[in-house]
Amino acid sequence: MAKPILYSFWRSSCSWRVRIALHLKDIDYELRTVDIVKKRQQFDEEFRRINPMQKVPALIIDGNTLVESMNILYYLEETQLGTYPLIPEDRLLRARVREISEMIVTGVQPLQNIGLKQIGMLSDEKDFLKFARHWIKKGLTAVEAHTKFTAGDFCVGNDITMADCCLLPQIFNAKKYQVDVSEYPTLERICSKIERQPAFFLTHPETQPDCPPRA
Ligand SMILES: N[C@@H](CCC(=O)N[C@@H](CS)C(=O)NCC(=O)O)C(=O)O
Repeated sequence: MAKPILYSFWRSSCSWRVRIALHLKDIDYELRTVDIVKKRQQFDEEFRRINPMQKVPALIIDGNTLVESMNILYYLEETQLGTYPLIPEDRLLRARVREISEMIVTGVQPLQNIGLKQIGMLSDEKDFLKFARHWIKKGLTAVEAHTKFTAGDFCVGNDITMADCCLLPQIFNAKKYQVDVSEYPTLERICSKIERQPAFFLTHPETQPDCPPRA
């Protein structure tokens, strides 16, 4: 079986979700970096053929190209369940995992990354930051309220799940946008545990080969 190929950008939270899941499921892969900021390689014809949405991540696995990070996580879950389950068996807990994941992947990430600059709106950096921070704070406030009831060591109970694969990358983004994450004590506590797990720290954006050296 050929090694899966992951198209990723170091600080893309969606790419990081997939790197974490691949690590948790012990799947070795080849990394191909796509510079979505300076070189704008997501718009190259070659990459458009891989992902018509012109976004990372994309994963070539089992001879097929998969896009959309959550779709990739579900595929890995359905085909590699035995290695490390990302979703618990209990039906209500499964719903909780999906719920928290959704809050982040549809309620926060797309809004903070929305291409308003690309279409000439909110071109002022200050206005854009205000917009992004508003949605990050609103989303994290909801995730904080929810995890107060669902969390053990991690977002749902005491096992790492798909929700944790979404949470840490989102908190990384929140810090990039200078959101004070101490306003979310449950999330901070969970993240301090997640960060110590190899699948998370070994796939951290700053460990990636395309991460620029620190000034
Ligand atoms: N729903 C997609 C979102 C992917 C996404 O927004 N990727 C960002 C990086 S996190 C990207 O490639 N942005 C480049 C662009 O929008 O031009 C997923 O979960 O994979």
